[in-house]
Amino acid sequence: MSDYAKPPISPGLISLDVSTGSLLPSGPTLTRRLSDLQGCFKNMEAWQQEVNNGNPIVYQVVSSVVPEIPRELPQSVTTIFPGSCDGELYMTKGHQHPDPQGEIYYGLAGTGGIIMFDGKQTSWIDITPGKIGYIPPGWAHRSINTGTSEYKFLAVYPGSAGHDYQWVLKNGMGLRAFTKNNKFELEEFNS
Ligand code: S6P
Ligand code: ZN
Repeated sequence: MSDYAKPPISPGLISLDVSTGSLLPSGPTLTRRLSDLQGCFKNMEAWQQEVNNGNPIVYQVVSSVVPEIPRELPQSVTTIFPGSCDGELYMTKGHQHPDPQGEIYYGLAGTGGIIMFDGKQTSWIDITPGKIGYIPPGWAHRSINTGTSEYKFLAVYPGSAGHDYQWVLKNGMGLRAFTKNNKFELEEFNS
């Protein structure tokens, strides 16, 4: 398995293959199956059924060799596969940065978006290839594939940011994204 580079890191070039979502050189790859998204989907019975019935891969995250440590600037490419669970579109787990730092997402392929939530206000941003979504400090963020092909984006974030997944399980995300009768719909998180 590929691993992170050890500091001090030399200046370097990273090749991004948009068609595969791969990086060269690359660090670790994370694969999240439906079972890893416990507590994320509204219909928990449907989620459990689909976990028991094949437990599909929902998304993969390929990291660059730049490690998640203070003062470094890591990058990763996330690929969310198309799909839904009782109409709720495939998504990432979503997290807050325990060290409240901003982040950018750059659309590479497919169609998707970001739900953001600061505990009070919610926001939705459409992401398509060539668009940059800005996540300000203090806003939890979750990505959604709104289309029928793989949705890919590049994330660039401060190495000290970290990932707090419990915050989202406790506070929700303000909004949920569905496909209903082939139409995209956003709903209140607890509706
Ligand atoms: C890291 C950045 C992304 C996500 C990735 C998976 O700060 O926001 O690389 O980690 O899209 O999402 P999640 O919510 O499972 O970490
Ligand atoms: Zn993040």
